Amino acid sequence: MKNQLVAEIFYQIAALLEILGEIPFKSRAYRKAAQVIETLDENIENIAKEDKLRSLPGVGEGLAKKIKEIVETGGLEYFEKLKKEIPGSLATLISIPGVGPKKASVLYKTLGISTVQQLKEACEKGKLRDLDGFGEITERNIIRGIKMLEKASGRVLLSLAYEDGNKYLEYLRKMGEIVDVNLAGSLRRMKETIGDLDILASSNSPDEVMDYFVNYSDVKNVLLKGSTKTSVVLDDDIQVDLRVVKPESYGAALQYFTGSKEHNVKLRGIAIRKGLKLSEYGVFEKKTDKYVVGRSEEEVYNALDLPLIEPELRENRGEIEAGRNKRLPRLIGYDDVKGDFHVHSMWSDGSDSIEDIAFFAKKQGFSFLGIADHSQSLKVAFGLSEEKIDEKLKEIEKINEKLSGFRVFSGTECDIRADGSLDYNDKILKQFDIVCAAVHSRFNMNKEEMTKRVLRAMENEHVNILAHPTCRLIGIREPVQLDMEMVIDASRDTGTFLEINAFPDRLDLNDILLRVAKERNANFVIGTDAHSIDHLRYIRFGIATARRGWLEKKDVLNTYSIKEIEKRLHN
Ligand code: DGT
Ligand code: CA
Ligand code: CA
Repeated sequence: MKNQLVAEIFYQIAALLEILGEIPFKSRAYRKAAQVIETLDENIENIAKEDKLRSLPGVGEGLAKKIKEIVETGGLEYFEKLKKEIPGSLATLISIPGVGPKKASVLYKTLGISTVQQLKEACEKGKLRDLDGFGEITERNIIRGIKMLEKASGRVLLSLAYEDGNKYLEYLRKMGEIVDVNLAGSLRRMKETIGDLDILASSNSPDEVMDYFVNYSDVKNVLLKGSTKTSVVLDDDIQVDLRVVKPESYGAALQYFTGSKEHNVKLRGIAIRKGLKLSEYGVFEKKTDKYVVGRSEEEVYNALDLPLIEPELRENRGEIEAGRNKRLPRLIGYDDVKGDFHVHSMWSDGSDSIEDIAFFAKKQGFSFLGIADHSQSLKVAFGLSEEKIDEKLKEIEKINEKLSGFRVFSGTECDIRADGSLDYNDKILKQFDIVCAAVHSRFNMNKEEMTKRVLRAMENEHVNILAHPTCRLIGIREPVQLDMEMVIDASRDTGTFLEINAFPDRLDLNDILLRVAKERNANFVIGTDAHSIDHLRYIRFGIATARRGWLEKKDVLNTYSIKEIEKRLHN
């Protein structure tokens, strides 16, 4: 049967036509015909022989002739001609995650890009973000797509693993034979990137659980299947390991497979010194091998004279000693945050109106929102010109009148110029409730210059927040050269809040810097950097990062009441 061949050629023609920018209905016609032929039960050769091709939906005279040619010769001259019009490498561009035919076409026509290497260079120079239908986020996604293609075994961002993991959990929770199930590994610790996904379940019928596990709809292939461990790969190429243990070992196994390895090694040492043995099956007496505990994690920690240590802290960075001395922080909770300080609206490069965002935020239980659109000189992000600010402020005022028990703070994400001055003058800055300042250009300045630049901005009395302080993009851009100790001390001394930017590829400040900053009494806020309503959910990754940085509720401005926030902003 040549049905698949015909469909394949038609699909490719559709993609090529799109790249060439042909009138859209033309490529659509090919794609539609391809779909019809692909799902046909009948042999296309027979239909051609009986001269009945035109009875197929979407097949007119032109397409019928082409189908006939493919059926008879195995190829199509028109297809060969099209391919010659387009550089062959352009077809590989389409295989990069984040680049479809439409984007490939724009890239080819406007920047002359036809190879992956050219695309990479253009991304690095920031040339894509100004193109129609592109933007900084698209650019980042494309860079990541290229990197994924380059080394297929990379780590993925926490947000992606988190979504996959929770969807999988939901599926597993429906299974009757599973007693308990939870995420484990680096995902449970909410690390910024994840190697593979670990899930732990307890059951007395492990084989049935494994059958159910591999039957999940997003499983692409099964790497290994046993009755204690099974590994699969999902459609998006993320690996998932499931371990199944008996209920009496569930706590010990959850502890073991949550890690980190370094944390576990230290715990095992403690167990040995107490004449105990710690494994994924439980805590045992060393001499007699007698089972002591293992049903819950708390029991396991308690058996080692420790309180339960939160997963986000388990990195062997002093948490075990702190636990022993009863000095563990009471971490900020995922429900403690009452709002978001860094949201973009349609006034700059966001895709939703302030009103829509505010209503949504209120509905999800927030009590405030800081709208921080880009400032004027950031043209790529449609920065807001001075003349339009009044209009925006009035709009916010109206929304605040409409929404009771909710506050929209007017704000800006004001660009810090190379010399440390700000993109709006003081008179304008004064009009906003909140000013975030941020570096968006000249990332390669030396440490001395960059530190001077950032400190000058922090010293401006109108600046409340330093947004994404290090400007790193995970897997894409290294942090800028910045004397972080000086920045942290400036936060303490000027009252400028350091942002924990929750956008999944930023997480900036990161856990390690947060820990240092907390010890030096800096001030913190969480902002999602949302560019759409959908991004508001990223707040969770900001909270997770705060928790990994040992921050408590009282350390983070987002946990306070509106009144208290106003007071602290103007202190
Ligand atoms: P990843 O996947 O690279 O993001 O990091 P993890 O922490 O999820 O590491 P993974 O998937 O290799 O193993 C999951 C957990 O299993 C790990 O956090 C701790 C535990 N584990 C794995 N190998 C060992 C080991 O050799 N010794 C100990 N004590 N624990 C281990
Ligand atoms: Ca893992
Ligand atoms: Ca694993």
